Amino acid sequence: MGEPEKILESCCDEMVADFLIGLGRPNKLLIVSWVVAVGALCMPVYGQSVPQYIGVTEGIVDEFGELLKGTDPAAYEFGMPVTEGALVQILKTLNGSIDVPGVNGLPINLNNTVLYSTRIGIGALPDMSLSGIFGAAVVSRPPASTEIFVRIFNAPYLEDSSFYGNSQVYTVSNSGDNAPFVPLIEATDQPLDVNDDDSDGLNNSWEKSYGSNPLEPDTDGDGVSDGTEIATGTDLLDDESLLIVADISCTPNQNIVLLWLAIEGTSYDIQCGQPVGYEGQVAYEDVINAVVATQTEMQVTIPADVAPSCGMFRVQISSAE
Ligand SMILES: [Ca+2]
Ligand SMILES: [Ca+2]
Ligand SMILES: [Ca+2]
Ligand SMILES: [Ca+2]
Repeated sequence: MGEPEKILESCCDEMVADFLIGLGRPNKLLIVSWVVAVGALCMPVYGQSVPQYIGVTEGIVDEFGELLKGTDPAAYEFGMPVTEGALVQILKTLNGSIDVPGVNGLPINLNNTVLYSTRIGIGALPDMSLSGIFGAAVVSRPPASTEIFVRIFNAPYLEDSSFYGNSQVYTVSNSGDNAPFVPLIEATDQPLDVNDDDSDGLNNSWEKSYGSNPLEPDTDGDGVSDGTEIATGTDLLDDESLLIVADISCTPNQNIVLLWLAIEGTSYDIQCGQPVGYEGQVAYEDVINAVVATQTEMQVTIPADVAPSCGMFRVQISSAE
């Protein structure tokens, strides 16, 4: 468990990656001519077909838009502590289709099987290990016509992963062809677990990514649900971070004026609260619905006849339809 199969032990790996990285954009003619040269160097060792070269040239980002972390190849070379990069799988598909993996990240049927695993950063230059790329030379080349694709996760191990991304399907050509497979994956933005077990508006994958409790709607107990905190841009793990009314005042004719910091385009409900029970609980009900913010500082006036005796007000994001 955990440790992926190591497949990148040959001399070719780094050379392939160096080349792909240096290229910036794939240039098929250049790649082919270069791979022919490297293939010739490596072929005699195994006495079989040339490896299948696989490498991305553009950095892949995670669900937050941050470049995936990579294993630094220099750490292996110099005996330094190795921080593993995000998991990369090379899978075979029997019928050309890419199926959604299970919640645990494993393929759920025999249509897709994992052939090899590696990590972001491996096959990259040491100083590019954090650039969200990888390069691989699969020495045990799959037979011609095998259809393969690449799946990348947002963490080094399946049990820590919450999001993944798939490449396009690539058909392995005959063994004399050195064409590389350049997977196209912009981001690991597909959730592994789309269920929202606590119905707080955040699916279980996002809860894992944010470190919140998937079975507790309000992880930090500040009275605002995890989903609402994300929608309002507050910290769902900090009970002192929540959307609050920034200012409240009364006009001479007893109207109430509320001012709050808003996100433009977001819809807010204004609520009035009355104490209930014995533990400081407050029951809120809407007094004005669906105020769409047109600027970052919003203000509404609540007429005196709408909330004549309320002492508590709050503003919250309108619930989804
Ligand atoms: Ca949830
Ligand atoms: Ca939750
Ligand atoms: Ca909360
Ligand atoms: Ca909070």
